[in-house]
Amino acid sequence: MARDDDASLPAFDELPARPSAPPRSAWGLWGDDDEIGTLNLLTPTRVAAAARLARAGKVFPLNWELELPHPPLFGRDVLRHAITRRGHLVNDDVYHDFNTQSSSQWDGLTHYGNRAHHGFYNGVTDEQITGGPGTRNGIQAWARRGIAGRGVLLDYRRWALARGLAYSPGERHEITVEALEATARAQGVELEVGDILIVRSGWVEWYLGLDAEGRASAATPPHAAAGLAQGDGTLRYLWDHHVAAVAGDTIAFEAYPAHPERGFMHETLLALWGMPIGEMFYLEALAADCAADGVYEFFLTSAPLNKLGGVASPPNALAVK
Ligand code: UVW
Repeated sequence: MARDDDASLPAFDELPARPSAPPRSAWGLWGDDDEIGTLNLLTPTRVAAAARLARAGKVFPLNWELELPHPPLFGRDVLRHAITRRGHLVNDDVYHDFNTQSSSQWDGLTHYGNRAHHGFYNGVTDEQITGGPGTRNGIQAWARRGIAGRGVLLDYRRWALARGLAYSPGERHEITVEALEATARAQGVELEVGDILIVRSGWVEWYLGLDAEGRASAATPPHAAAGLAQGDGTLRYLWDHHVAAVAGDTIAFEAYPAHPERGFMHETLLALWGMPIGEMFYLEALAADCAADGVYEFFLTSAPLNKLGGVASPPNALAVK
């Protein structure tokens, strides 16, 4: 169900959308069987308006190399690629051990459930995630719809460095709502309903500066990285702006590890709201261009893998200015 009717969207403090649903959840807002969550905000009107942001014909692919980071974090598989010689001047190729979250990724709606409320988005249970026919909340639901809308980059890293705020993106560092708002003001951009919010923390740039030993160390637990501060302030900011999806260049979008008392926001964004979380997006070329021309909004498209029951996917995202 696509609605262009912003007035009907509950505010954060009015959640849950359905009285019998878990607190703060949007379960039922777009129908009890909905599997695309906040992507419902990408209405035809918004997509058409976003497409008009492609003015200069500049295209920025946001997938990082599939081989990076190497080694992958969180013990994920190293992709092995084999070219199969099928005959004279004819090849196929096969990807082995392809963990969709080893490199740039959308976290799909079966990646994290909400452990306090015992469910995935819209109350889907572990048992309903079969990966076969009838499987619920798989990445195919996003793939068959497609993701397109207005992307907005908040280049927190540039904003912070310009103000002498030194931090290592490879250590836990909280990006606060106040800092996001100040970054947006400094960039002269405002969030609109249905935006795809992209935050640059500097993690990919930091990672690319590491030698092999540093990369091995980054992949060795305990992991740590910059990201959005956990807590009600951030949740309210994201929900009340009614963003359709969030993404960034860091390993978990939110600061990692999660704050011990304020919890892990994946369990709210994915499981209670159905909001895609993008991680390890390659933002360097886009960010440099935005800094050069002062334009931080663009048309963003993404075509996740059309895999029945898939948990996650490379974003296959393009930002077009
Ligand atoms: C974490 O859960 C920390 O990250 P990801 O979303 O990649 O699994």
